[in-house]
Amino acid sequence: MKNLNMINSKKYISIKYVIPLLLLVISASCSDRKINFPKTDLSQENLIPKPLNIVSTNSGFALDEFTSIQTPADSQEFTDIGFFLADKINAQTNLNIRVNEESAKTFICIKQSKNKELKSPESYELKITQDSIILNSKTAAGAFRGIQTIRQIIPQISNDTLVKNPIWVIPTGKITDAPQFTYRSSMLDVARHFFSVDDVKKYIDVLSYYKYNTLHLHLSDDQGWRIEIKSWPKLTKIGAKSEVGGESGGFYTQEDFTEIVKYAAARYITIVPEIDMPGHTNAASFSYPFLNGNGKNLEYYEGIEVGFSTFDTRKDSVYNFIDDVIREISSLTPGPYFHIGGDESHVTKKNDYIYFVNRVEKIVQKYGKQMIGWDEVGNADIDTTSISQYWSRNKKNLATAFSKNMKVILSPANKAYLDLKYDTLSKFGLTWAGYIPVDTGYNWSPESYLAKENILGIEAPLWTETVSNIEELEYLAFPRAIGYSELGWTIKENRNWENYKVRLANQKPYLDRMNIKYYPSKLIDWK
Ligand code: TNX
Repeated sequence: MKNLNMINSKKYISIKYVIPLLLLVISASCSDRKINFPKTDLSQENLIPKPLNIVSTNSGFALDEFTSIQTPADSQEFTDIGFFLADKINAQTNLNIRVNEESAKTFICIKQSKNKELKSPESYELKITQDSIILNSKTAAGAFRGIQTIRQIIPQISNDTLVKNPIWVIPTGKITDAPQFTYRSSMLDVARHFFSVDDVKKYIDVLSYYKYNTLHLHLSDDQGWRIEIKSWPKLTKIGAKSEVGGESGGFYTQEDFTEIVKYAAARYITIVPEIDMPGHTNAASFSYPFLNGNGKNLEYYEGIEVGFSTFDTRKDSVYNFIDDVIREISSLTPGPYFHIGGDESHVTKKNDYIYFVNRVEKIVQKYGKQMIGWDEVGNADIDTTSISQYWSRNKKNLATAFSKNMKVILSPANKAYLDLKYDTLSKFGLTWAGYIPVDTGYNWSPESYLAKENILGIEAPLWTETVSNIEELEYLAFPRAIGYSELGWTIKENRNWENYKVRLANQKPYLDRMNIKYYPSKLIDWK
């Protein structure tokens, strides 16, 4: 890495920075043209999620055509992150920032640091002076979170009106940051309605900008089976052909799924696959009728009722099938988790349900994964390494998970469900657990449900009974998913609705640039 002290960039910056400012001030007095004065208070930036600690030094770093990104020569991962940042900056600013360009005059340095203060794997520190931006992190994941902060503090427009070489002034200071929870997730239900690989990638792009680290894919339900299983081809030949409302369905080939996993991994997002069972299994049983345990004849299901299907939990052949499914999906998924669903098995007898979850948990472990299940799974004789996802608002299930020393992912339906309507005017969404306006979605504390050490994190699920294309999906997800990023990352003391809603209003340029069809809630004074 180039020694920054060798470069006399301070002198260079001060001239380059002061001259255009002076010119702007002069021209401001001569005309009523709107002048874009640089903001120099780092603590007033519209960062979401809000960082742990920000100290402003009230000056400016000039990002311009003479800036380069430097990365450690010995790390491909850090270097890839440098290129990722360069691409994003160039797309926004039209600059041609390069990586590891020795002849540049100012630098954004991404460094791997052994600093003990960087405690958690995703923590990072950002030091911005007039001469340089230095991003320190222990891991590549931390560096990736840190570059999202850099992206968010680049102003929308440059201070350039009168000079040839535009500059984007970034406020100076220091940010020290770390997430409060290790699991910060959203879920997409691609079973009720299918969403393409490109739709999923677009969703991942936005999640990663707000420092999410997990995307849970609900890959099977009564209405459809969405992932190719080579040893059981009828799952997709038959089970993938339906969806809610009788539309065409669809599925991911194993290559498609691998493409999603890789795309997410490049953004330090883990994919959690879910095969929901023993209930929510009509599509699987319709494909292979020996799986069926509800004693009824099967057909495609395109409605939105729940709780009528079940696997036959007492047949060994059912577990051979499940073994193949978990083996194939686990081999495509590098992440540590496999989600077995386990919710709303209303027609499975209690003993059968417990027997089923006990047996499937062992299969998940055999393939080296940690099991996650919706909160009902806590009623089985579950291992403390398995994880309960709290959704049902049945506090007994939360207490059971706690008594079994399981870690919990919080998704309380009346607070964190992205598929519930915002209000009575909402075009899409359900209402079974009430409405979730943007402020209700933000104004709750995961920490009030359980002791912090028992919480793995939070997840905002997006069930898709009422939405069938990406625009409709975005209407439900945004802006609420942005608020959940802050609940997962930012400590309680740093969260505040009045302050958040201003920062959220300022996300409009980013959302517009990404062509996100968000719900323009009246609670927010969109900028
Ligand atoms: C409950 S949440 C379900 C889903 C529905 C959702 C609709 C959960 C584990 N099960 O099957 O899609 O409500 O909001």
